[in-house]
Amino acid sequence: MKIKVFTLFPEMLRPMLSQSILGRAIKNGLLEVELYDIRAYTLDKHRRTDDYPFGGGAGMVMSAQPIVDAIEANTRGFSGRRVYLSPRGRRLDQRIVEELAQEEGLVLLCGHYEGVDQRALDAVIDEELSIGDYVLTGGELGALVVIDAVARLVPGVLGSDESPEDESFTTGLLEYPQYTRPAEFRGRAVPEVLLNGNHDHITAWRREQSLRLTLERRPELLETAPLTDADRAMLKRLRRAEALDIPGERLELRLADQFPRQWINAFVPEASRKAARKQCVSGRQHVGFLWQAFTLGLIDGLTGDEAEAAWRAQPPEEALLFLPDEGLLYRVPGALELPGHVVLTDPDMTRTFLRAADGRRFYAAVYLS
Ligand code: 4GS
Repeated sequence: MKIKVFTLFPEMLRPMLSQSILGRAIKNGLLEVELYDIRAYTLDKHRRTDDYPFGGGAGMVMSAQPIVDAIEANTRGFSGRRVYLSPRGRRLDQRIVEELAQEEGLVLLCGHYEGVDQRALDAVIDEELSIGDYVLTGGELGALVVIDAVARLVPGVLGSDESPEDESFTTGLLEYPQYTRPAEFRGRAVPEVLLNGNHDHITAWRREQSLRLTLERRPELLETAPLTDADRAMLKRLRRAEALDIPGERLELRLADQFPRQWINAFVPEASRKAARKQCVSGRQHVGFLWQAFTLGLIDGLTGDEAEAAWRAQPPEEALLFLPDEGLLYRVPGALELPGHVVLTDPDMTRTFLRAADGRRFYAAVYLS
């Protein structure tokens, strides 16, 4: 990929192009970036490259002559889209970046001041692109953004361990959270699913996190993201959780990861104890990914009915309500009549566990119908 940049300030770009991944790509010849100083082409005797706007108004306008001459003199026989960076352009996104990466080369024109004489754009520019709805002092940062985003799609620019595949927008979804060592930082653990080496679980957990984040922050992306049936089922559950409209404060899910394992207890009715114990062991697989922090156990000597009766007789002031399927955590009044009824457990583990916030160690298994 060969990129020619036309600018009044080539020195603004050089540092970015000499470092890190871009620096390496250029050194290895995978990427060629040539910087052209527009001022070198002005025919003005004072070497001016801008002038007052016809019709009046604030600021200066870049003159057509140096731009057109600079681009014409250096792009003969060069095939590649010619782009002017401007807030007026089509807004850059990953789809456009992928398009640009298919080109043999690119010409990037950086404006400065109030803009560029329209006749220069008409003469030598194919397309205007904007890197976002805000105003910069010059197009150089825009050009660097284009170069950077395009370069990482050029084969070989990213090392084999820096795959472009998984990132936000390549999948059409926001990126899942990442962790590295140490496994615990300031009392906060890395989600256990990432530590135990089961790659199917890890893939599924990451997908779920991507869906959750996208639904929360950029729901409009879900309309165009390629989704599987499993994704749609997951989204349905996530949306259902929102619709439950639990009274109480929604806590950050990260808190769920902090629950010490020994907090976790559950009660189940006598009849389903055996089933529950079995499910709990395998529960990690299907219910999953949220079981990382929730190992289900039984309270010695209490039947489910007794534990439920105890809860009802003396509800704590506050409780944490965790919806494992939906992956949501709430602080709710302990006496809350929960949606659905307290039936403790059900065969396919669509349950919620309630912990007394006063430290009494039991959880109610609640079936949300
Ligand atoms: C952008 C932008 C930009 C506009 C350049 C005012 C100086 C400035 N370029 N995406 N004149 N946003 N350019 O703000 O590409």
